[in-house]
Amino acid sequence: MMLLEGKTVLVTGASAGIGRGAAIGAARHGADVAINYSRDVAGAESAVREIEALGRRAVAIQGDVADPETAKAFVQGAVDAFGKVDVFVNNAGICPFHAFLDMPVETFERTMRVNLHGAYFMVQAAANQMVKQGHGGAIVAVSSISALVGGEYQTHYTPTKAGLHSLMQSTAIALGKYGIRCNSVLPGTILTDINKDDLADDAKRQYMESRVPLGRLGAPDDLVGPIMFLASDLAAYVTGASLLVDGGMFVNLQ
Ligand code: NAD
Ligand code: RM4
Repeated sequence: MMLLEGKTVLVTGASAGIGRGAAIGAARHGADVAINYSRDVAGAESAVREIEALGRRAVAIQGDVADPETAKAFVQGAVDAFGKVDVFVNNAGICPFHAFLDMPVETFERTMRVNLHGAYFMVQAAANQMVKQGHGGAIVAVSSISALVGGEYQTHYTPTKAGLHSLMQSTAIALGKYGIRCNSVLPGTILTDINKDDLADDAKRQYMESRVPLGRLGAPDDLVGPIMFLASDLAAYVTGASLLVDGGMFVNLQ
């Protein structure tokens, strides 16, 4: 079943990991896809080729999401290529694991700017385009289980993910009158580049695995179905909601 036939889908940070999975998943569901990437030219180009091999159109637009101008350029580039924006997936993010007491100011500020400020301006630019088009749309933010729980080495990161979750709740209200739905997915621990070093520690990795009732850490493809669902008309009456995609990790306290 094709969930996004004829739609234009935009995904930030889509050269690798969860974003890449979402971009290719959207193409499998019949969408043309615009991807934002920051530095990984080879990853972005190969994502474009994979989408084109599925018979869909793709464009890759470079830009650092921390810069508010990137948001306008990304949305405009997608409109130039495909004429419209139907779905916007805010995915780009960083998590440079670091202790709290000596957190460098630059690490804190960069994490805020990429994960939260970047999301704010991207969502705003996508929403303005959807309002201009006049036929609604769907916005999906890749927040995190970290919106709900803390992390010793993530004191700069978890507030950005809680912020993103909150942003979807507020924009759901602000944009409901335009038929634009805003939701978030809250992934648990998904094996990607963002946590490769952190999970290279066998003890930590085994501990994280042991917290998951389904018995394994996640893969980027585990997010595809939940993101497609929230982006599609199957979720026509779902807005301001969040969907944990964590193999049950969050509820596994005792
Ligand atoms: P990843 O490192 O593979 O992907 C992150 C993507 O964001 C990369 O493509 C990267 O190039 C891009 N990016 C980083 N900074 C950028 C910038 N300034 N401008 C544009 N793009 C930028 O890791 P991932 O796990 O796929 O992360 C994707 C999202 O999922 C992040 O927002 C992350 O917080 C979230 N998330 C990940 C996990 C997990 O366990 N992997 C869990 C919960 C949430
Ligand atoms: C997630 C969650 C994961 C961690 C990534 C980096 O939000 O906390 O466990 O590996 O971030």
